[in-house]
Amino acid sequence: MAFPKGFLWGGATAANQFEGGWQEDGKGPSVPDHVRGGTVSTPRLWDKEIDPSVYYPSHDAVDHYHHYKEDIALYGEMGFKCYRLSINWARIYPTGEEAEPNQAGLQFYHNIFAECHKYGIEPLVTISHYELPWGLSEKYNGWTGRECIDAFVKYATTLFTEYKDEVKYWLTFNEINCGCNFFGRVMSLGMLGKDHEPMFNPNETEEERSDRFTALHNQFVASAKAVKIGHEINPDFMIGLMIAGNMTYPYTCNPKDVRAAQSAMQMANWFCGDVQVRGHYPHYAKRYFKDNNITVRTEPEDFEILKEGTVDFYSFSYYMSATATVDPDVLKTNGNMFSGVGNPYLKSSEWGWQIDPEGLRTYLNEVYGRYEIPLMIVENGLGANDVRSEDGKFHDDYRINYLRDHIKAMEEAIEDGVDLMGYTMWGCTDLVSASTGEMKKRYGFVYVDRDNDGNGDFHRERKDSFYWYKKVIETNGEDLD
Ligand code: BGP
Repeated sequence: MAFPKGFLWGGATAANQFEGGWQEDGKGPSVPDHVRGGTVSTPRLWDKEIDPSVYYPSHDAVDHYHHYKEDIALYGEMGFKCYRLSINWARIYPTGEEAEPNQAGLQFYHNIFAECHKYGIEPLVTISHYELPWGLSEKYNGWTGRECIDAFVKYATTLFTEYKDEVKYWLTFNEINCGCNFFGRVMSLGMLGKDHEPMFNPNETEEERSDRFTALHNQFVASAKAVKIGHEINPDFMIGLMIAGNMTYPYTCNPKDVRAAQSAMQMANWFCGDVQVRGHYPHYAKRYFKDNNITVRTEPEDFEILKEGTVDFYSFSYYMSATATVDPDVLKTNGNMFSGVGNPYLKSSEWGWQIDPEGLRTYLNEVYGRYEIPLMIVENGLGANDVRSEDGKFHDDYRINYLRDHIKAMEEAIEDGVDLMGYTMWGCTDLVSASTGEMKKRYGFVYVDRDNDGNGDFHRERKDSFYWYKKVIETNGEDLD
């Protein structure tokens, strides 16, 4: 039996992609509420003023706000041991700076946790999943402002205190390493450029780049402070980091390609983990900052804080891998936020993400060898355009195949000696895509009736993968057929 007893099987969602109810019960607007829908080829734009004639996917999302009982009951039916969700910061502090939290917002998550516990499901909470109250973004240019550190610490302290007997597992920031690249500016760091600009805008000035790394530094400090306070509030808390797992191979065995891959792994993947697990900036960061004219604005006390607030476990998302080369002629491929070079040995999803289960085993071994702390895969899955079959059902065997191959890779890694705590598949109920804003890019075991333009009645249906995953959990990963 590869999977240990108590392995945390489950699924994952994020508030702004799932809940809707964007103005309900005192919630304030957050950054994603200002971002329009897009497609794989049409970038998502953000608007300073919400335009009532425009469709913003987060406003209703898939209406989990009014379907949470039904959704969690379906997770209970599949036998989930764990459900990863994020708390919507602007439900708790509508502008980020109120003196007191919004009671109705706090109550909503009490209700969610009560439903989870009813089915024996352990909640895993992401404190900030691509989400900042709009008020903080506008006032301070997002995380560029150190004010966000205090706002986050206050918010996290409220959650730790309020839910200290309901939640044990926490993550501070989702895919914090997305801040290492321009595409993380709006989404991860809440930094806004010009009105109506694309959310992923590669045209960054040197000054903006320094701001971006300063913003990321502020998140490091905020996370470390929260970890320390969390442990004081409840020493049993397990508080982790969350990285977009970015496996990059050398395109060829040319030593220059090997170095290109190493360098890509360092800044795009390892950097944030090194800071949050080890408590200090890694050696290669200094050279990277120098070569790229980056000045990170810090305070002397920050470095002590980073040392004191290291995380208890390492969690990550894993969807794909990329390669790196110095050959300018080799084409670029689409990536999960991190673009890289195409790998001729791999096939891609409909959205151009290269499918690589073997890479998951490699990545698990690499990370575990580097840090030797427990690991958890908190996102993995296949975004696909599910089409209803003639018999009226969703036969998503392609999704089952994808998940089976990745679970086999996990099994191998556990046999290799990796300490893996759990697996929460991404988007267990269909939800809005983060990168494209589409509904068409579906991940779920559960189908939701909603399309890219906002049509649909939100009813839920079980896909074939629903029954398959139920069996996987029942047999603790033994039966993957
Ligand atoms: C991760 C994000 C999630 C999620 C997932 C799938 O990067 O943490 O929020 O959306 O990727 O990405 P997408 O929705 O763009 O297909």
